[in-house]
Amino acid sequence: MPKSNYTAQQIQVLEGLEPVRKRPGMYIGSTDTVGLHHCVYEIVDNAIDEAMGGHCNEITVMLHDDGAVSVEDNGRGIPVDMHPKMKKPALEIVLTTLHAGGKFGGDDSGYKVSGGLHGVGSSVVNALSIFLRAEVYRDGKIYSQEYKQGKTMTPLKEEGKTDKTGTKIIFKPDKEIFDTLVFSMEVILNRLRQQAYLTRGVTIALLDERKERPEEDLRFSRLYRFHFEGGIAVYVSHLNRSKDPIGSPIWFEKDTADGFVEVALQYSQSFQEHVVSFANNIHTIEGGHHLSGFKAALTRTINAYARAQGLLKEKEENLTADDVREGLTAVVSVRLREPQFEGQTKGKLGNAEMKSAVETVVNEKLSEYMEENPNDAKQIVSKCLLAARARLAARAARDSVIRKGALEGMTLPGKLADCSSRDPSECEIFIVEGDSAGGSAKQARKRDFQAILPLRGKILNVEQARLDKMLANNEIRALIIALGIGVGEVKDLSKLRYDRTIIMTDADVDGAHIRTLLLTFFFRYFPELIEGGHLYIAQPPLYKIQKGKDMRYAFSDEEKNRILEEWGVDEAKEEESAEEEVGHDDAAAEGGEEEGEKGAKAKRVSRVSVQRYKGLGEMNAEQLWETTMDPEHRSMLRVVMEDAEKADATFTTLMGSEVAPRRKFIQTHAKAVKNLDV
Ligand code: TTJ
Repeated sequence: MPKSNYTAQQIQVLEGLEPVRKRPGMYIGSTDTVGLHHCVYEIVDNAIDEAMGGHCNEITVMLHDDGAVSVEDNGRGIPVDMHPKMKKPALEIVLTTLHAGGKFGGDDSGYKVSGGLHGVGSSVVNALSIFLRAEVYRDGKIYSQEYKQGKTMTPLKEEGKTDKTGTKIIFKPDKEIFDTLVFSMEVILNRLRQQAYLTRGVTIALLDERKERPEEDLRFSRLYRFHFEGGIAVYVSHLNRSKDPIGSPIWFEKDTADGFVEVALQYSQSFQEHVVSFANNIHTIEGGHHLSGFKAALTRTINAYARAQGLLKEKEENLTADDVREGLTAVVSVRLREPQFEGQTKGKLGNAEMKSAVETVVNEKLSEYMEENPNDAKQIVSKCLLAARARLAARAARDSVIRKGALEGMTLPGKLADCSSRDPSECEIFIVEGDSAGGSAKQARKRDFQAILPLRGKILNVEQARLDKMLANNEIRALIIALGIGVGEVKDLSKLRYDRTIIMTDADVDGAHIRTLLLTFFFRYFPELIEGGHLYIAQPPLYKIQKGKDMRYAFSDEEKNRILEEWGVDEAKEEESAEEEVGHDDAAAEGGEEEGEKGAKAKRVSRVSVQRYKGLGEMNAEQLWETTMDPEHRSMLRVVMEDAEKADATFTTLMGSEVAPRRKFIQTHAKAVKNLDV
């Protein structure tokens, strides 16, 4: 028990902002680009709170040319009246006191966006800004106050009249604090779009006024306005945009004693499940009780309806939770007064009462919907029955495979060149395309800890195939057996035979295609391997550059150009296998002009040669080892699930059964993909 009489709250209120500047990571997670963007979210969240309370419907975010960001809403305006005890305007207390929330006047019983890294308070953003200006439009007047690094620089000023109401915060993140000050349109847009879906009817605009924009931002326009009258129902349509949906999105909401529940769902002909959940507008990545309630109600309601309509025969088993989620896209959003966020990433809703709250609402509203829309309801049930039948067929197929011992790891595939170590923590497996590259890799590897599995030809289209069909494919079965963990319901991660699975494909279009197929395969069937950081992509060099005895590898065009520049190259010779004209864009072209004709080039004695590797097979074993496979020198990309949602959309677009969106994707990315033959 604390000895003093202070309550925790009083202590917090008394605290200044120095600790925030001393240990910024404690308050915003990190000082990298993620932390920088958190500052924007933090300020926007305040405006969203005002919108959720029904007090504002317009929020404008601006990226200014000087590196500042402003966020303006048309709400009631933060109060500016004097706090009797602290003798400061309420506005100033909000912005200069740690953890002082928006509880002013006590009339605000709305659900605040808070928890996790959010809701740390706009004062934290103030502390981490070299400059912050607040403008409040209230009672027909404009008020303003300015701060620097969290310290008040000017008294509250009255700056004239206005007939609007609202709050505007302009802040410029402090370069002393952040590793980077570059805002990303993509990151901010994704966040604002998501918040707009979750806060039906509010308009959220983003205006980019920077003169110099980062390269990645040039593909975006300067102005976006998000306004979704349909809220999360439109969100569900958006998530299903490249799928083949069944009926229109089903949407319902209800205010309960435990909180507000809103759900939207829609089935599609796809086999994947995509359910996202939110609590107080915060994405609960790990789910929680609200999600459990949703799943329980979905299974119960669909089974009850299927039984009542005779779609499920008496002797047939109930549909399982997995059956009713195949091809389902749903958004579950709840708002509650005191959200508890748990779990490793604070992404799991811990309020147990939300299970029954969501369950009750979904039971009631979904059965109502199914009664009133029998056509849609029957299509949904058929889809679930299909999933159940496929599950039973897959189980039968799997049982027979297992009976034959194929998946037990007893019979490793013949083409696997396994490593000798039996300690998985030091073992790695290279998945290589084609037998010839497989041959080089087998020669190059260190056999004690490196295994090679060559896959022949194109593995099948993983999006369309079901598990039983996948298991019939030799290449896939070899891969699954080699990994050792089984698949589907019998997966056992503790049996993983290699700590690292490394996809090693050629640096050409075919290689890229096979890589996408493999990534899709792992994403669909072994997400645990990606989440656990076990999946990598090898990075073979693109060029070998040689000058006399000096030899360098380049892993990108920029690196190649840098090396050529470093070596003061004014001409270079093409190697037999090189497709690209070396020095095309720089010094060699000048040399060509001097000679007067192109043909003279090959005759010249070359000083520097550049070889472009099109395939792994063009490297000898030693080169492959030292550039790509040697743990001491190689670099690899670790595959992350970071944006599973985007990956899902990309995979579905590239691999799915719908032709139109796929073509569109390839056309709009034509530069990068060239003639991808899908
Ligand atoms: C608090 O209760 C009385 C009426 O005003 C409520 C309030 O604080 N509203 C409010 C805060 N609206 N907008 C904000 C806000 C907006 C931005 C962009 C930034 C911050 C820190 C607060």
